[in-house]
Amino acid sequence: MGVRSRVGDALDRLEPPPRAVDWSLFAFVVAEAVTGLVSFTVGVPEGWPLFWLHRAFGVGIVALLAWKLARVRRRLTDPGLWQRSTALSVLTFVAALGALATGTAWVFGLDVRLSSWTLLSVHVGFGLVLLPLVAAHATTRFRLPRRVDFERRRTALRYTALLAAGAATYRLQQGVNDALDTAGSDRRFTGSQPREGEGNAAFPITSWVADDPDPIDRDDYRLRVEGLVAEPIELDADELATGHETEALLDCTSGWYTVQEWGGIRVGDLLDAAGKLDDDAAYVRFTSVTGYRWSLPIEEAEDALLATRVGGERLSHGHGAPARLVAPDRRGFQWVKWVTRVEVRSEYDVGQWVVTLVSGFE
Ligand SMILES: Nc1nc2c(c(=O)[nH]1)N[C@H]1C(S)=C(S)[C@@H](COP(=O)(O)O)O[C@H]1N2
Ligand SMILES: [Mo]
Repeated sequence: MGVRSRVGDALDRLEPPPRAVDWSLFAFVVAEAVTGLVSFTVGVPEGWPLFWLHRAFGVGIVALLAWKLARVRRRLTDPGLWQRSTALSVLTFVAALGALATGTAWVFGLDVRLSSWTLLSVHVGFGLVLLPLVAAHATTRFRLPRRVDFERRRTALRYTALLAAGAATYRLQQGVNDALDTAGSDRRFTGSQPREGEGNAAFPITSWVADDPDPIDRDDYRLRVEGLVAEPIELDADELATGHETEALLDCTSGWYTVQEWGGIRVGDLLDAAGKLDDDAAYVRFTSVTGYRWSLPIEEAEDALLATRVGGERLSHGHGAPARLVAPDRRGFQWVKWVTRVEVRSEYDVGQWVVTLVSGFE
């Protein structure tokens, strides 16, 4: 028996009943959205399984989509069979194809950029469009899943095999990257690719759409340290340049990372200057002149840095001058730029999740 037919046989054996394929597609897309979005908050290597799951589900979707297309092909190619919902189906298919194609190309290290958009950002865009489309598509052809479609043992086996095949495919793909030495071979567990060099020019300036303040006049700049501290203080830019240095890796969710030597003041020293902390102190919130903000648990915050320098140079405006947060092990979006306020608080700040997305809009 040829290799082709053997792979074909294996796929046939894995193929779930039609209704199960439909529901699985829906479930896999939801799983992709969840693993994808949550992965954006992961900056430590222990989080690697999440990234593998995302890849395995992705390969799983390729298989499910192939089964589904084989089944519904005629409904799409025969105009006599078109219905009103066909347009939605096609749109959903195109979005799925877009997400899969950009995801795959990204994994292979392809690095096309539309201004500050990397291929990964386009992938996220397709994913966010796909989610409501799949939901709408599912409701137009809504059929409740039946018991027989998900007969337990077979189902568990099938899906385990499907995900394992997905992970294996990704592993194989890494081998291809290494062999061909593509840009995909040189990446972190997050999938991010390196930006080499030192200082401001070595890595991109990444801000959300509207978060684009005017340059801050260094002489007028003041940093306020307040909240649950004994003596709130204000410091100017020179007072922040204590000469403290630390090497830290900035990993942006648009798919790049850079290792830089950052200089400035340890947040722990900053807090010491503001006197004794209240007993309720639990978080430190860093707020930008634009309103963008993020909080860190107090112990983590003490070891973080408010940086005024990078790679031996004074921080440029685009990178957050006069001072930006350097939060090792956190993803880039948490490294607040243009920090003007440091606040010790007792509570976790849920609002930061929304504010970071909309800050800068009037
Ligand atoms: N105030 C503010 N801080 C911000 C951002 C922003 O849009 N506004 N973008 C974040 C994101 S998504 C990343 S990856 C890093 C990028 O830092 P850089 O522009 O110095 O490369 O800054 C973070 N800090
Ligand atoms: Mo980012």
